[in-house]
Amino acid sequence: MKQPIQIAVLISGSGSNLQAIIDHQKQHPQDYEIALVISNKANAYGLIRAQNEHIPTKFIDHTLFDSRESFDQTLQQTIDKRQIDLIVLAGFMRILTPQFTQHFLGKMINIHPSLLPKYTGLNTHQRALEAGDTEHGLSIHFVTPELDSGPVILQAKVPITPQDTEKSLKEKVHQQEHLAYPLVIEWFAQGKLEFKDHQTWFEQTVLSKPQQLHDVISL
Ligand code: NHR
Ligand code: GAR
Repeated sequence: MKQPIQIAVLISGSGSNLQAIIDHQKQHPQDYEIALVISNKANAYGLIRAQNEHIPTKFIDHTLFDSRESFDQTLQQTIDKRQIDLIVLAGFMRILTPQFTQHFLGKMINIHPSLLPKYTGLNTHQRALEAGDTEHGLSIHFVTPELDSGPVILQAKVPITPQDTEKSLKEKVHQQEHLAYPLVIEWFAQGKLEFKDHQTWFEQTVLSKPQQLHDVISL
């Protein structure tokens, strides 16, 4: 029997994606275990979510470091003390150095609230609305040194209606995120997902385009 993989989840805020990952883990304990939750913000509500589930937490205050490099070194040491198979960025708001991303290349994923390559960076919902887009969504990708530009694994789309506000759009995307992220973690845990030659491989085949959430689950 295969052992569950060990994951570390990095957060900066509310941690609703972390909660979805925790809830899914309880249904699939044979696939993965959440070994550690790290936040760079002391008041991140996700820390409380983790503590409620007796998951070990660490708060690493980035403002106490004099460079991104030294913060990332401490982050790396904290993770390397444990046997971590996958790092999951779930609303983690610090750009990571090339050294850090190289160290965990192929073992770190991020969820980004846009249909990449559209809208890398911040304020994605507002930018999609201002552009008059008719659809928006999320992308889950392997993390590489270049921000929000690693190979995409899965996307989920949501329609934008004329009534949508930044808040309503964000909520729609969140709902899809909570379905999508646990699924991708499960794929990785089951050995279905690999990062090779700067591409995403799914079941031994290069993904020429991202998986679409609605093709892989029936809602
Ligand atoms: N690091 C690398 N190297 N590559 C990626 O793809 C990364 C990454 C770090 C975080 C998440 C990302 C997102 O999904 C992510 C992907 C923070 C910022 C940012 O500008 C941008 C993108 C993402 C996360 N952060 C500011 C900074 O100076 C701080 C902003 C704040 O604290 O509110 O680091 O969008
Ligand atoms: C999520 O919507 C995620 O896509 C986004 O932050 C939110 C975190 O929510 N990520 C980024 O914007 C990364 N720059 P959560 O804390 O409730 O999971």
